[in-house]
Amino acid sequence: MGEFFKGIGKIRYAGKNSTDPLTFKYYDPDEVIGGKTMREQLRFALSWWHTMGGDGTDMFGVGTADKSWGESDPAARAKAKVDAAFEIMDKLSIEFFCFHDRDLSPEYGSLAETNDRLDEITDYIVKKQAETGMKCLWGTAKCFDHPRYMHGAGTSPSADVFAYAAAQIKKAIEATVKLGGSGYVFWGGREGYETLLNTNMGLELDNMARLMRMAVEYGRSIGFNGDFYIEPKPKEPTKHQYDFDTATVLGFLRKYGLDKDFKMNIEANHATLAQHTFQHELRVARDNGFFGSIDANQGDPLLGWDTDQFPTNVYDAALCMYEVLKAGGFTNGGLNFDSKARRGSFTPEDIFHSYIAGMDTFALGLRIAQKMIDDGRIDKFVADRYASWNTGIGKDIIDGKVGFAELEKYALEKGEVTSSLTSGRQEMLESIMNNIMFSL
Ligand code: XLS
Ligand code: NI
Ligand code: NI
Repeated sequence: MGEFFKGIGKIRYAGKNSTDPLTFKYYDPDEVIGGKTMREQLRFALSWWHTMGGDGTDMFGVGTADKSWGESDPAARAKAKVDAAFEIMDKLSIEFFCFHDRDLSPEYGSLAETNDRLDEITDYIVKKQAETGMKCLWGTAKCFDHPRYMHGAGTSPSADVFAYAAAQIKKAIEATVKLGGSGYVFWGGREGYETLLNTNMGLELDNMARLMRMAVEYGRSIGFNGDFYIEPKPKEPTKHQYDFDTATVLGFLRKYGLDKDFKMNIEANHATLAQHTFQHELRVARDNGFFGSIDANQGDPLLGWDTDQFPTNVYDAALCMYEVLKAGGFTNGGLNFDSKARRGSFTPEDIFHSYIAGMDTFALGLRIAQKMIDDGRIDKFVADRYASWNTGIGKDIIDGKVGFAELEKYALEKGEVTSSLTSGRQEMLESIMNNIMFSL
């Protein structure tokens, strides 16, 4: 096994004054922030699909980056991908990876052969994991690219397709358990619809829940004790995806009694497609006890699709890490770079520049988020703004001591209440945020 990235050594932390592009300026893996090392707080993961397989192909042109890893035979390439992935992770100090079954090993003639070949690759990964200590953050099944899934997998009108998807997911969960993964993701690739004229939405959602229930039962039966995640996305590839956003998914999980086993995998670009901020999605998950993992990337405000860019927006990363810290940090989850270099960034070094950009952005985000908490001005402002709920009538409402009759009496006695309001001070808070960010 040769070296794929000759001339690129281990990327080291060189501090913010370094001008060497192949160094970390802000990510210092062993530095302690908020009681844990940055490595433990951030739990970075490589995405097997974008990094090892994505060659820049788009609907207007073929790939620009060579991701053949020197092999034309699919089985040899799958193995070479493992070597290259472990080299990238080692050189970037990334401890985790995430995969779809078909990113690791492609489909062959039959499901049985496909499964056998996947076993060979996962055997090889297990060996490499034992040598290096690299871990699997989560696995998933690619139940959206093959033509059989044109109308969905769990939500297909065909019961045969549902059965095929179940078989594929069973195997993907087994692979995840074998690789020691602490999560299993459902991203509803084609679980949605194009037109209600041909769709039985009620049955499709019931079936999706049936598939997830079976996944949980099977996963638990073979010793998977990590988290199942749903990754919300409002559209693309289907016009309307069922897992629209976190709030929609919460309603689904609760309706079908799946809320004990599932958490959210929040992707930044999916949040913006749903016309939410990244922080909004994280806050909804956190407030409901469903915060799990993150697909770190960013969209382009001028484009309306999932561009999956490497995240470089420090402001968003800071507000994200603020939510993560407030949620108590990651447990089974982490920051998976569901991100790809732009089509024009086609050289092998661009993989390293991209990850360094993303990792440094989240390292800055973590540093700023911890400063926001230590500084305390923003948290104090919010606490003070809601102080009327700590005593008097506010506390009585929360304690369930009063109802409409008592509140009417209170309001009649009190008279006009406009004077109880104070300014929201949005601009002052935004200015405080800038002050915290730029006084690092
Ligand atoms: C696509 C999704 C996908 C999931 C894994 O938009 O982000 O990459 O993360 O299936
Ligand atoms: Ni994703
Ligand atoms: Ni996505």
